[in-house]
Amino acid sequence: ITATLSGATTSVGSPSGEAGAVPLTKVLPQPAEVRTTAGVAFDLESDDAVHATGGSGDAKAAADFLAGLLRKPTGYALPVRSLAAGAEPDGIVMALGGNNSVTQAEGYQLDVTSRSVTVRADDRAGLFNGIETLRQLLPVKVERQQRMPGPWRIQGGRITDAPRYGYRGAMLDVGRHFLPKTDVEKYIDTIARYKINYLHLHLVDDQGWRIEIKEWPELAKIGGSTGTGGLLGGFYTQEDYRNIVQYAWARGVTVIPEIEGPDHMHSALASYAKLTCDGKALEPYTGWGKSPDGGLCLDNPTTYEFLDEVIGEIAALTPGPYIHVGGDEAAGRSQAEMDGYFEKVAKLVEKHGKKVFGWQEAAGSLPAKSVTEFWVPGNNEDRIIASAKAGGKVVMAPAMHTYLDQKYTDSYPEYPLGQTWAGPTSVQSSYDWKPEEQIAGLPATSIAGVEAPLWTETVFGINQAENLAFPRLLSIAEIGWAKASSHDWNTFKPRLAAQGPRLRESRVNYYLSPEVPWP
Ligand code: TNX
Repeated sequence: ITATLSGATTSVGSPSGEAGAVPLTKVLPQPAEVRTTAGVAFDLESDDAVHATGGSGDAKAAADFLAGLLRKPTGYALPVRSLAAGAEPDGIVMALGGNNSVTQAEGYQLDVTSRSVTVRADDRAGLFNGIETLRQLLPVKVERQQRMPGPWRIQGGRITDAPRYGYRGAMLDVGRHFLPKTDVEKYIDTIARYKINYLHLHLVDDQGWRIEIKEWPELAKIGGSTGTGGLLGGFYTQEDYRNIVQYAWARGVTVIPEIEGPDHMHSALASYAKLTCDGKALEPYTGWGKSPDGGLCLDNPTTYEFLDEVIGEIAALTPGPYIHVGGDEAAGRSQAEMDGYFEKVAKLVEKHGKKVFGWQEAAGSLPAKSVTEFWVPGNNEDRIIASAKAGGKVVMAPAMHTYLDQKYTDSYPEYPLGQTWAGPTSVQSSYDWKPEEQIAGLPATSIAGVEAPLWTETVFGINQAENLAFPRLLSIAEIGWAKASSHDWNTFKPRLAAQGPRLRESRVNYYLSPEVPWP
């Protein structure tokens, strides 16, 4: 980090200089390169516009998104205009493609002078990432949903940034307890701010089936009717799901739907008698642990018709590249059963035009180029390594650091929510781990990124979900994005603390952990 006076591109400067502006170093996740132009700041004013240039509509979409964020708190009109190539920028500019030094996927360059704020990127994701950085450089009051007085000052300088990993995920388990669409959207709002780019939706589990399937209507009707402990059932209509996918996409987040199997499928077996081995439907399951009866009947041909049609409908509703096919906790299944099941399921996923994602237990049973998700040490690691060497990728979600359903501390009542089997997981513990040190012998180049799952057996509603997820999900976002060389709890802590007031303004019910020096 260098403060460069010589970098000042103009002597005009903001009349009151940079006083009160957020330092460029206060961004989370930490950008790759930050250069501050001392004495220079940009003040957003009522007659400014947001300009879009380049690309086929994506620059305009990014400009619309940014203007939409800024209009309420500033009260400014902020019209979106297209900027002719080569025109002198004035105000805010979203520039896609060409003439920039950012070539890495999802990267961006942010330039702030006294006259303009310019986000340059080579892809749509880069523009959205630049916007989320810019948002954190504006005063906290930018998160208010009502008009606030200016100034809207941004520190002068340049940020050049790109992610360490292409996969930065958050998982929501809506199977154990249902979360309504608007709550999922609120969760998306928050994760997108920290450059999380995948939302893995765990749509199905023993206790609940949460997505309407037109060919199999009883899945939602019966399977969706209940939840863990008998509470919080519900399901998304296909229209709801489409809205969620669209809402996420508009914020730079890709949805990955998960259809579990061969276990954790009690809700399907309770919905259709023809899916079970003996032709009798199960009673719905509302227990807390894994259902002992939730395994699909692998010798029943109906099982594969069912999967074909379910995966077909989900694939048609999902523009993202992946379908997650589960595979976790299949204890008691032989390797031959796992191989046979996943060979068939993978063919179905591919037939419907998608790529396969699965939990680590499915590694080796899935096609070589699949993505597998690591969550527990010592399980199937040889096969994870072998498939990685054959071109597979691994997402790191080690339970003891990334499982957001684990308590922050086991001293009750200091922290009443959550489970303890993989924790407790303090904020520091959510940050203090390295993706490349999880599986000995795994080539670092096969790590696609990181994910923080939120399982919901113990979670009732968005307020509890947010309390468990935040601030720990910000640790995972930082690990997924920032350079490994910048990893340092002591410099991370104050940047994390600075997000507290922003989360509060956005009505996010984060946990006021005593480990973090909140302002
Ligand atoms: C293990 S992690 C599970 C989930 C539970 C979670 C509770 C994984 C792939 N399976 O089914 O919800 O523990 O913490």
